[in-house]
Amino acid sequence: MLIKIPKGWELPEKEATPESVYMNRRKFLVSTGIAGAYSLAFLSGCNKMGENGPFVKPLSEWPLSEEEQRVYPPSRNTAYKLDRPLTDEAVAARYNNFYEFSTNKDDVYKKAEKLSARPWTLEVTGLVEEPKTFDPDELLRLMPIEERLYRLRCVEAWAMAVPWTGFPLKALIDHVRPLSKANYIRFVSFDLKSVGNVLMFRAPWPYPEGLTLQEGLNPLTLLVTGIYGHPLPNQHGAPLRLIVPWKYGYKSIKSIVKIEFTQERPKTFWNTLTPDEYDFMANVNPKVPHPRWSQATERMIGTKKIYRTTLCNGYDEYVSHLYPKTQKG
Ligand SMILES: Nc1nc2c(c(=O)[nH]1)N[C@H]1C(S)=C(S)[C@@H](COP(=O)(O)O)O[C@H]1N2
Ligand SMILES: [Mo]
Repeated sequence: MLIKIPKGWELPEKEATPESVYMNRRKFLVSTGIAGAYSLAFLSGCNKMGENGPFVKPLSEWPLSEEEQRVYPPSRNTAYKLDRPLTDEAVAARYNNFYEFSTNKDDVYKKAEKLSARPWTLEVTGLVEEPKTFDPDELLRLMPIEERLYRLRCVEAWAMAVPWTGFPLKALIDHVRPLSKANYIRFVSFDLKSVGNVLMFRAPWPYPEGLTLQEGLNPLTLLVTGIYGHPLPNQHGAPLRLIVPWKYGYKSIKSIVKIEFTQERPKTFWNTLTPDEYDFMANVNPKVPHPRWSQATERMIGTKKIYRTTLCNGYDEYVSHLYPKTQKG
């Protein structure tokens, strides 16, 4: 059974990270011995690459495939507006949740260098008429790629505002044509063993997430291939991740290898570990506090500016029809 965090236990400081504190308490993740030597080598290389380091490369420094050359820089769909400044790229690139690599947000960008995002295959399977396996370039060729500015709200009460490049998941759903029995979509990340990380705890690895089919068909739901006008760096979930901007960040699963259409609601990572703290639905809601902290406000990473959190992260008008009973009033 999972050990419960004692009642009344509080975060030592505002920057503390509930998900990772939880993970550390359980002594969850161990990397191989190679990792330490690797990061030292990385750090010395870092100095030579300028103050931003290799984690913030402009488009001109990316080795682009032919399809990527066609797509980037992406054209922006201006229908999606922000109510606040964009988060600084270097800040977003060094503050990441990616538990396959680290429980510390500030070293994910280094540890995720181990992931090799190309070649990559995405299997789309389950209750569909045309199951199919794609490589990232095929998706860039077949899908309507655009850039959108979205807010992202983590359940830990930090937030960011970034330009994503990608396409509506609906375009892929239409391509494979779900059967009428399909009610849910299950997403799965890569296998940890493939990057040499070892697990010593029970968790539903590889990281799974899920949406209802209707949520997946919503025009806001994006499959993302890039950020800040270039392909995704590993720490943001290369080569392909989900972004569901009206839900807490843990739904926005990174580095997806499989998308499966199912009849039953799939098991998901955080909901399986701690169901009373992280629900399957995970719609952003300032009025429903997390058992250990308020969700009324959010802190922008970088500027530390505090904003009031809004229902469905400000995307209520696009999605409220999906939740007629729970979200009204
Ligand atoms: N595979 C995988 N996807 C994941 C996570 C993870 O640990 N593993 N963390 C989630 C959480 S909690 C958040 S807030 C976002 C963070 O995305 P970012 O690091 O690109 O900002 O990724 C989500 N996707
Ligand atoms: Mo998160």
